[in-house]
Amino acid sequence: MQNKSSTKLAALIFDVDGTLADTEHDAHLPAFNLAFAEFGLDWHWDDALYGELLRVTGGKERLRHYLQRFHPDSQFRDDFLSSVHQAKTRHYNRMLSEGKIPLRRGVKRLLLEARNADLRLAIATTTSPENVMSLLRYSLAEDAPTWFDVIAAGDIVPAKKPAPDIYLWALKELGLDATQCLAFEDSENGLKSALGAGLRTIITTNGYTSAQDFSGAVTVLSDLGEPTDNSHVDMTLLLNLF
Ligand code: XBP
Ligand code: MG
Repeated sequence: MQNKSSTKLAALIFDVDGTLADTEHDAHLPAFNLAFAEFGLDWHWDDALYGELLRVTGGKERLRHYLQRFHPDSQFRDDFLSSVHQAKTRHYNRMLSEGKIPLRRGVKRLLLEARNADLRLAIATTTSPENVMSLLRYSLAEDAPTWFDVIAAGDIVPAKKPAPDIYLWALKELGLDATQCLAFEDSENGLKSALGAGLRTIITTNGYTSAQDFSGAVTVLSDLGEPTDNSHVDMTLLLNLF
């Protein structure tokens, strides 16, 4: 761990996909494939391809990038891609509502500890507000959306991660300086975004991101851990960073 500062920690800002839960692998990817089948498209994204496509943040942007790269002669218009993406969002939200997408190890515990310590919570994500609400409600707690003072999501800013805009928007809404906050991310694009906003950032990697470059992160972990593990991230550790 590095980067001790003299300012008191006031808020934790969490990325969503890949950080709170393995939603990319467990839900976004299968939802994309279900949407393709629904529209009679013979596209199928496997895990390896999806890992590459994740370099492009945002589902609509990812879809457009896939077409340009793999079907450059296709004549699909933006409104068609929009319909496919809406179908994907529908499948995604249904999967979450079935309660089958668990949070990553240590996430719920750390959120509860942060609330007990009167830290403020926020979200900064590329995915849509609708998708965030589903994950919070169905995988965390029915009232979990109210745990977060700010939910910065989706198209609220024009430039998605790795641009810093979504974190800057969240900080403005929180009314806090970056030096008072800590970000949690899982990807290089997410880290760039948080660092660009001046935030210290803890990384928990996943299968898609473990080989990425996390230079500049406070620390890089496999997950937040639980007290029964060899090590885990808790409030004492976080407060000691500040
Ligand atoms: C990750 C993303 C998201 C999801 C898809 O966002 O790039 O776009 O893959 O969501 P983050 P949408 O890790 O910043 O949460 O299809 O709703 O865009
Ligand atoms: Mg992420």
